[in-house]
Amino acid sequence: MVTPPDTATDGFVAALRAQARRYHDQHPFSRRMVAGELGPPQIRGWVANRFHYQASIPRKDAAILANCPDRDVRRRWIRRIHDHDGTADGHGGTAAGGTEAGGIEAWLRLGEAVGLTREEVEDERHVVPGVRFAVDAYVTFARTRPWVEAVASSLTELFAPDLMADRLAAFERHYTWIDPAGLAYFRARLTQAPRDSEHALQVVTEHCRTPDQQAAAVAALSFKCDVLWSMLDAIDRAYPDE
Ligand code: AHQ
Repeated sequence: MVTPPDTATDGFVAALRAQARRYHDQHPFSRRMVAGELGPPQIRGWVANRFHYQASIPRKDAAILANCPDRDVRRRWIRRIHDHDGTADGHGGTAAGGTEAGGIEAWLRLGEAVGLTREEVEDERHVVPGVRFAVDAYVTFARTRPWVEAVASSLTELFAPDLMADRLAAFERHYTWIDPAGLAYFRARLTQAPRDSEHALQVVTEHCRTPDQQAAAVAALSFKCDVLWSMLDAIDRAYPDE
């Protein structure tokens, strides 16, 4: 028997995907980055500030695990922590950068590739208040909202692969002063983001069945778009064109 179209779910997924128009690939800072118009100080400022986001992702995901009662969801969600933190024994996880060192380590290597020291990235001396507040709002959202809403907020990753590809091409073409080895992080996201968003979309469509639940999931994704947008607002203001 042919499964009848689930129009409610199709409309729900369409509403989630419509948030793409608010994704930070549309932000002026992101557009100037992809166009090759940013100078080294702006690239370095962006890498140093985004470290706070990258370093916060595992704690965001751990908050979702802590709130999630579903073992099957947790078994897959925990991979995100290994992707970012790496694995202590250096085995298992397909951590960013193709190594078990994890995405946070890969981001520190990106920092070195753009001319920052590991120390000044890790101690977050360059992180501006607007970035800190936006990232911390995301972690607090994951800690305090129903776990399915926190899962829905990660669905910005539906829109990430195209941006990662554009960014990689831009870095390789326009920012040749950056050691290409430092771009391993973005290459890893090309496969991790679609894998993650496919799981998150499956979870959200299975658990959000009522109009109120679906509206809350769309609102969570809209909130996350604001988190990413606010980060670039703060970075753009802190590192203006020279
Ligand atoms: O590097 C990124 C990353 O590890 C994650 C985790 C995920 C989440 O759980 O919210 N979102 C995300 C994103 C990463 N990179 C951003 C970028 O533009 O480099 C994109 C961002 C996202 O789309 O949410």
